[in-house]
Amino acid sequence: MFHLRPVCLPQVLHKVNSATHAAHGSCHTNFDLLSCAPMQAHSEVDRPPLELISEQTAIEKIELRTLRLPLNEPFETSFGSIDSRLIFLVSVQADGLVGWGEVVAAEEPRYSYETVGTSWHVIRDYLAPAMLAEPVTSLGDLAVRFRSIRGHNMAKAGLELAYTDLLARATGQSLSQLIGGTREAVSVGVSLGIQPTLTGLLDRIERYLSLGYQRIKLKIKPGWDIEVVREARQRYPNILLSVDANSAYTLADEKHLRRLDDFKLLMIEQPLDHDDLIDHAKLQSRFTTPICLDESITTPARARQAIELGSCQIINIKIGRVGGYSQALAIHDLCYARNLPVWCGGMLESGIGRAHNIALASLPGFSLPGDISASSRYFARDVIKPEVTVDPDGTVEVPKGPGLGFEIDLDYITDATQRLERVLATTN
Ligand code: OSB
Ligand code: MG
Repeated sequence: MFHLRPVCLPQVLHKVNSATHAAHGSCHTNFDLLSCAPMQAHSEVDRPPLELISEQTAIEKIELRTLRLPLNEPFETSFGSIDSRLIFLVSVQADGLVGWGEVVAAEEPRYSYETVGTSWHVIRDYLAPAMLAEPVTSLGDLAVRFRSIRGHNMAKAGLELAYTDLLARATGQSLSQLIGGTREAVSVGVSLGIQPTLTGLLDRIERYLSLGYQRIKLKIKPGWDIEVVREARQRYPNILLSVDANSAYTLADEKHLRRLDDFKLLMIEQPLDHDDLIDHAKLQSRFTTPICLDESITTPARARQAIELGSCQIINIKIGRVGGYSQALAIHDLCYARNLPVWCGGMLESGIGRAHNIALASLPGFSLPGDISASSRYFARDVIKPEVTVDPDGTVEVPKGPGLGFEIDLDYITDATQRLERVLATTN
């Protein structure tokens, strides 16, 4: 049975520098956007996320499944190219309700050491049994149970997302409401992979700008960086432009990277090693462009250390990379209190992971456009109805319906499922 406590919404409403006004050609430069943030630190977000309680949620069944969704076009980063996504969905069932989550791990251990294979193993053999062992009393309870399993954040996040969706549905709230979101629409950008030709890239920039996307992020690597950014900036002097290196450089490239300082980039994401904080701090101290960390921020403690060391000025929060809502909320609150802008990263998710990202991005500290693009930017057909769409002002509406706020296209999911496994609670 679900026994519910009233939910407190945050009383601190951050006046957002929502970037909405800074889309093409407006008076804002990229640097202005960052300095728009109020100078004094925010008071803490008045939200008790881990107290959002269903006193006894006895999960009866957990289902793991994978399905392959072809990408509309290949996506190339400094660590390789893919042309489809093996989507890993998890659902949890209790009292006739089902909550859905997504494990964002890729097939190969390149962005992260986790893969679909490792996360399947860790969920089936460790996390699901821990979740089923006794009724779950809160997100915090789940996080504590998962803490004894080291790492494997994407696996943990998949189950946390599913549980949070279940909780939201059970309490008749949207996910955004449940976690203390304050926005009705979130600002979005697009992440453009490395292209075979510069013309191909410029065409895509034009296309996404004309669709309203508020920020263009270019994937870079040695050999596809300075000249590409120069061309893009020359053609679009006022857009919010950023780059993401996915760890393709080292401190030895400092002089080379500093050439990027000429282009008024909103940020450079993860230039150095995937788990580094120290060298990023060194680079940031000699570099005007704000560094944003993605791969390096795996826990709230790492976020605090990065801020204290000066390793970055911006953090990309991905629910999967940090291990679920419990951790993502903690990082959000920490950055919000210290006035460090955050934005919601993406992992080429299906609509289920994307719906969770939309809810996360509705929190007050998410003051920069996220990598949350329309379903059609990735796939011919998504697993939710309606699909995610981007409005002409470059925002995605935050749904108000219960849970994810989108209908799960179960027929399509069932047809496309390649592998399915159920883990049941043992009834004594
Ligand atoms: O580094 O942000 C990244 C996709 C897969 C793995 C890592 C990253 C990305 C993206 C795509 O940049 C963001 C999206 O989902 O659109
Ligand atoms: Mg990144």
